[in-house]
Amino acid sequence: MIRDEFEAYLGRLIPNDLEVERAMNYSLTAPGKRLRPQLLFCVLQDLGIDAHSGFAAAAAIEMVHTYSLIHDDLPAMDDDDLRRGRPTCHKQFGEAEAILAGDGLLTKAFEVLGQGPYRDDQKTALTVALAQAAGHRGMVMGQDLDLRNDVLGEVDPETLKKTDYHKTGDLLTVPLSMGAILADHPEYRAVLEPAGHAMGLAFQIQDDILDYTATAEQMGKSVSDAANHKATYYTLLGPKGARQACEQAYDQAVGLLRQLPAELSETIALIGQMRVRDH
Ligand code: GRG
Repeated sequence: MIRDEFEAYLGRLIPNDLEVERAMNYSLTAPGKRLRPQLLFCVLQDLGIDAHSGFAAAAAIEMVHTYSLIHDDLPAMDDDDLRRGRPTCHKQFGEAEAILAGDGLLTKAFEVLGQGPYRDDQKTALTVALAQAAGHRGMVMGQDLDLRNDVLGEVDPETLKKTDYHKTGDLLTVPLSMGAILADHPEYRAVLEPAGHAMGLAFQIQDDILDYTATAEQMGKSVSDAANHKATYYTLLGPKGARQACEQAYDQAVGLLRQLPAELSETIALIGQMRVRDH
C-alpha cells in the first residue's frame, strides 16, 4: 500500500546519529494522519500521474507540518504535553532540542524537495509554493494572528477566518497546488487552491468541534480550548452552527473540485473520509 511505502520512505530520510536527528525523527515518524501527503497522492492519481513520484514533495510538506506542530507545542506557544499520541518533542528532548528539531525539519524539507525527481521548472514552482504556504504571509502569519487573538481573549469572525485560512488552510492547500504543478496543469491551481482553502476551513472547524467533543486519547493531543478559553468556531457559532459551517465548507470544496475537466474521484473520496474523522 502506498501509505506504508511512504511511511518507510519518510523513515529513511534523516539519519538517527545526532540528538537533533533523533528529535526530528521522533516527531516526524510519530503516527500522524498524513493527510497532506495523502491529498497530494490522490490529486496525482486523479491527474494520471504515479503517486510515487510525489514522495519527495509529500515528505517536504509533512516535514514542514511536523516542524509547525513541534514549535506550536512549545511552552512559548501552546505549551502542550501530548502530540500524535506521544509526549511532545520538548517534553521528550527538552526545549532547546525541540526548537532545533523544528528548524532542522523546516530546512530538510527544502533539501528533499530540491533533490526530488522533478524538472528544474517544477522544482522552482514547488519550492515557491511551499515557502509561500509556510512563510510570513502564510502559516507563520496565521500562527501570529492566532497568538494575538489569544492575548486579546476574543476574536471577530472575520479575523478568525483570516487566522485559520493561513494557519491551517495554507498548508492543507499546498498538496493540491503541488499536484497541479507535478501534473503539468498549473492552470488547475485556480480551482484547486480555493477548494483546498474550503477544505482547510472545514478541517479547522472540525478540529474546533473535536477539541470540545473528543478525548485527548482519541485525538492524540491535548484538548485544551475550553480550559484556555480560546475563541474558536465552536465558541463563536455554537455546536450546531459549527457543524453546519463545517458541512457547508466541505460541500464547497467538493463542488469546486467537480468544476475541473478531470475527474477528481480519489481526492473527493479522501475528503469524504476527512469529513467523518473522529480524531
Ligand atoms: C509554529 C509557525 C507555526 C505554526 C503552527 C500547526 C499549527 C501552526 C498550529 C497547530 C494548532 C492546530 C491544532 C491547528 C488545527 C489544525 C491542525 C493543523 C491540526 C493538526 O494537523 P493534523 O490533524 O495533525 O493533520 P497530524 O498529527 O495528524 O498530522
